[in-house]
Parts: sequence; structure tokens; C-alpha cells
Amino acid sequence: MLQPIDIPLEKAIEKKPYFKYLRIDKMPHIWCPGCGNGQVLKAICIALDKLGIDNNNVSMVSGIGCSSRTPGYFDGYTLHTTHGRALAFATGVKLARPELTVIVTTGDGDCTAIGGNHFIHACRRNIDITVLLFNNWIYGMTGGQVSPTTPKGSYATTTPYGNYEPNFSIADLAIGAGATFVARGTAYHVTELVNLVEAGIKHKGFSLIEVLTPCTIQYGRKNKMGIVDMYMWLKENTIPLKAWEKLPEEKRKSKLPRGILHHADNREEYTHRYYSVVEKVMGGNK
Ligand SMILES: Cc1ncc(C[n+]2csc(CCOP(=O)(O)OP(=O)(O)O)c2C)c(N)n1
Ligand code: SF4
Repeated sequence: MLQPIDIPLEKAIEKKPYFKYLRIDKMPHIWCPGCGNGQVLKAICIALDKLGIDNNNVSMVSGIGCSSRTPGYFDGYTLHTTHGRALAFATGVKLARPELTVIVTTGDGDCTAIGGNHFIHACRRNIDITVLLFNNWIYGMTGGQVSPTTPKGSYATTTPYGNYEPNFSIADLAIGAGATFVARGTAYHVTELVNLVEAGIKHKGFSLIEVLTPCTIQYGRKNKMGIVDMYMWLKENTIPLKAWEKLPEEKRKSKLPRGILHHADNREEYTHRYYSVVEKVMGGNK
């Protein structure tokens, strides 16, 4: 049977410093073989280590879903909340403790279906939270139902004849709703993802990082894609933004750009604005 870890934690951290952000005693994790979720967690931990942010200064918040299990493995202040409500809880955490780095880990169903309303308003407010939105195109945890990002024509348990609804672009939705940092990465391009997480955390406003990550079991099985097929899809169908911009219009449609898609520094952050109002109203006494 797999053991959580068979070398002392200090030794493991010496070899891989990002291990200090992991609850090693909770390993092995529950994710299926080939699932991209672990890669995303790893990218978050490496980015925090590169930024030199201490565990005690991070709060990771999630809703419900396979991707929302991520805080269970993260050694910081963590909240595993109700389905679709991660951003509402995270907003409360950030307002109460603005000095914390608040990270939300959420799924496409959690964030853009049941949690869609919270999502657009968090974008609109420009609150300083970094969202890692694990987009695996399906509801993984509950058996593979269709989600708002399931590609048209793909199979899910609730679309046995192929999805006949158009899916939307999370990045476009976030930009339209007012997010000031919007990026896209994948669980295949982990080094790039680390850079995106770093940039998202550094940005003082609402940061949305959409991460395309394979659900090898629910999506893969229903769409006859094996683990390797799913990672190869990410490799071949996503390209760096600069290369994507050079493509002729008709070719752009079949590829997705990776990188920082939108970055605006011209809007005040929400907690800053909130505390300015409190100070004004209270005459300087919080
Ligand atoms: C109010 C409520 N409705 C429905 C559920 C059941 N439920 C739990 S997770 C989930 C979908 C998760 O999908 P997604 O957010 O895409 O995450 P994934 O598992 O794919 O990472 C649903 C419908 C619930 N827990 N609570
Ligand atoms: S069901 Fe899908 S998303 Fe959930 S752990 Fe398995 S592969 Fe990952």
C-alpha cells in the first residue's frame, strides 16, 4: 500500500522547498491517475515559494468538486466551503484580513455554473483575490455531468447524444465583467503556469487564471480520450498568446491562446476602497 511519505519531512523540504506548502500527512491524494489537479497544486506551491510568501500569510478557499479538494492538501489557512460559494467566503476573508494572500481553487461547474453570479461580481469589484479556475470541461466529482464549458458536441452523462449547447469562454466572461488580470495556462505547461500564478498573486486586484486540466476519468472515458490523448490535446491546441495573435483569423478559432490575456492597472482594489470609506465614516477609528 502507498505510504504518505517515507522520508522525514525536513529532508523532503530540503530537496523540494515547495513541499513546505503541502500537508504531506494527507497524501496520497484522492485524485484519479492522470488527473491534472495535482499539477495545478504544485504550480501554486512553487509560485508561493518563489515569491517567498509564508504559509501563515496564505488563505486557500474552495467550493465543492474534485478541484475544490485542493485546499485539503495545502498547509495554510484553508476553507472548503459550499458548492459555488468559494468567492463569497474568500471575499469575507480578504475583507477581514486584507494582508493575506487569498487564493481560490474552483472548478468550471463550481465557479461558472452554480457560482456564476459570485464570479461576475467578484470580477466587477476588483477584489485582490487570485482564482485558479480548473477548467476540465465537466463536473468531475459528481459523475460527469455537462458544465457551461463542455465543448459543443462533447459527451457527458447528461448529454449522451453530444452537448448541443454552446459553451462560453471563461476568459472573455471575466474580462467583460471587469477582472483586471486574466490569464490562461494548462496542466501540461507547468513552468508557464508557475509564472502565471506568480504574476496573478503580484497583481493587486482580481486575478483569474483559467487552467485547462484533464479530467481523465469522467471526460476522458466519455469522449474516448486516454490520458496521453488529453495531454497531447493541450500541447497541440493551445499556443502562446504572441503566436496566436499572428495567426490568420480563421486559424485562431481552432487554437486557444495561453499566457496573460488581459492586464489593467488602472482600477482601485476593493478592500482598499472599502477601508477608505470606513476611515472616512469613522473619522479615522476603524
Ligand atoms: C448546492 C449543491 N448542489 C450540487 C452539489 C453537487 N455537486 C458537488 S460538486 C459538483 C460539480 C463539480 O464540478 P466542477 O466544479 O466542474 O468540479 P470538478 O469536480 O470537475 O473539479 C456538484 C454538482 C452540491 N454539493 N451542492
Ligand atoms: S473525476 Fe476527473 S477531475 Fe475528478 S479526480 Fe478523477 S480525473 Fe480528476
